[in-house]
Amino acid sequence: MEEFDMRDFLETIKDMIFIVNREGKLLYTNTALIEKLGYSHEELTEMHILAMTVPDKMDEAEKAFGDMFVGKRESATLSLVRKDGTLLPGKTRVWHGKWNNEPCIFGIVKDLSKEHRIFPSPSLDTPRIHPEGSGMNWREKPGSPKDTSCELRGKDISKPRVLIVDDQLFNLKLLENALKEDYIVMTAANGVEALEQATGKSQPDIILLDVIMPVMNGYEVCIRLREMPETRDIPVILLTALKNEKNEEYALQLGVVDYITKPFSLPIIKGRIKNHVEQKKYRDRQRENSYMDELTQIANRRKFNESVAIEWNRARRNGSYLSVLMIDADLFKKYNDFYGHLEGDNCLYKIAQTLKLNLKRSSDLVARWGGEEFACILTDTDRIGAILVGERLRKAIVNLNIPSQVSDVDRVVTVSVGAATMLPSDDNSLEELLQKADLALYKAKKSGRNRVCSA
Ligand code: GH3
Ligand code: MG
Repeated sequence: MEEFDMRDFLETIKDMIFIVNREGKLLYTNTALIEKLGYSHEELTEMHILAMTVPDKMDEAEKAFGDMFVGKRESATLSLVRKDGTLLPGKTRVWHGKWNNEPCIFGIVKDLSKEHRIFPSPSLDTPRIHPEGSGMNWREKPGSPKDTSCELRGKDISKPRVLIVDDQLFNLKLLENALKEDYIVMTAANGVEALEQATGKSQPDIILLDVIMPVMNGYEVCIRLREMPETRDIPVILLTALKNEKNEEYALQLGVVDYITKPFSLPIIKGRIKNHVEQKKYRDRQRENSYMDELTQIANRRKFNESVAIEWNRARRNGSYLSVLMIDADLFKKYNDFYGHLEGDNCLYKIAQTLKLNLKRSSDLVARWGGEEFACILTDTDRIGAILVGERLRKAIVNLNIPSQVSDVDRVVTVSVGAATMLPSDDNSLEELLQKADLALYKAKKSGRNRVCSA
C-alpha cells in the first residue's frame, strides 16, 4: 500500500478545505475551495483567511474565526466572497492540528448555497466554551499597527514609507504584516488621521486607501490630497469592496494610480505597491535634480517657492510661526568688477554653502533666490528666533573671511539680512510675508549693510 499523503487525501474531499497558520495566513487550500471561490492557487497562497470574508462584516468574521481558533466555538455560518465579488454561503468548522510540523488550524467549509434558505450572514452557532482555549490569538499578535509604526519610525529611513488607511483593524493588520518587512508602515483608521499623517514631516511614499470609512470617505481624502501641494504627488491606491465601473472611473478621475477590489491577493498588492513606489522614487529623484541651483549647489528658487507654500499651509494648520530671511551679498557688483566674475561665482558658492551649514533644523531651507540673493525658510520660528538665526548667518559669512578690498562696509565679504515672521491665518498671506522680508532687507541695506533688520 502507498504511503499516506495528506494532500492527496484532502483533494478527494468535496467540501472546501483550508489550512491556516496561527496568524490566519492560508497555507493550503484544496481544489474544491479554489474552484468554488474562483481564485487561482497562487492568488490564495499566503492570503489571509479574512480576506475571503465579506468586507463589511469583517469585524464579525474576525470574531467568529478568532473564537473558533481559540476553541470557544466549534463552527460558524459565514459567507465567503468569490473572486468575482459574489457571496458563497458556507458553514465553517475548524480543528487544531499540525502542517509541516507547525501548529495550524484545519478548516472545512460546507457549501450552503444549495440549501434554499435565507442565509444569515454571519450568524453564529451556539458558542461552546473550550476549557483549554488554545490556538490562534488574533488580538495578541505582536505589534499593533500603532506600535509597529512607532517602533519602526526612524529605525530604517532608507525603506519607503507606506500609509495604510482603513477603519477595519483587521485589514490594517493584514496589510501591515504583509508589508512591514519591506516598508516603514504607517497606519490611519480614518480619513482625518490619514490627512494628518500625509501632511506630517515624515510623509508616506504611497497611500493604500480604503473607500468606505466613517468621518471622511476615501474619495474625499483623495480630493484633499490632490488639493494640497505637499501631498499632490503621493501615489494613492484605492482598496475597495465597490467593484463597479463607475466607481473605478470616478477614482481614476480623482488621480488614484490604482484601484484594487477586495478581497485582494497579497502577492499582487505587494507587486503593485513595489512598482508604484519605484516610479515615485524615480520622479522624486528627477524633481530633486530640478530643484538644485547649479552654481551654488543649494536649492533653487523653484524649490523655495514650493517649500515655502507647503510650510505656510503647515504652519497655518498647526497654528505655528513661519519666518523667512532674505539675505543679499553687500556691494557685490563692486566685488565682481574688481575680482572678476569667476572669483565672484566662487564667493557665491562659499556663501551659499556656509548659509546651508549654519541652519540647524532639518526643516529649515536655504535657497538661491537669484543673483547674489538668498532666501531661508525657518519653520516654527518666531520673530526673535528669526533675528537670532539671521544674526548667526551674518556672522558666519563674516567669519568666512573672504577678503574684499572694495567694500565700504568691512574688509571682508558681508551680507545684509531681512527677517519677517507671521502666524499664517485668513487675514494674511504668503506674499505679504515675502514682501515684509524684502522690506526688512531694504532697511538693512539703507541703514549701513552687514546687519539684520526685521520688518
Ligand atoms: P547691495 O549691497 O545694495 O546689494 O549692492 P550690490 O552691488 O550687491 O547690488 P546690485 O544689485 O547693484 O548688484 C548685484 C551684483 O551681483 C550684480 C552682479 O555683478 C552680481 N551677481 C549677480 N549674480 C551673480 C552670479 O551669478 N555670479 C557672479 N559672479 N555675480 C553675480
Ligand atoms: Mg547685493
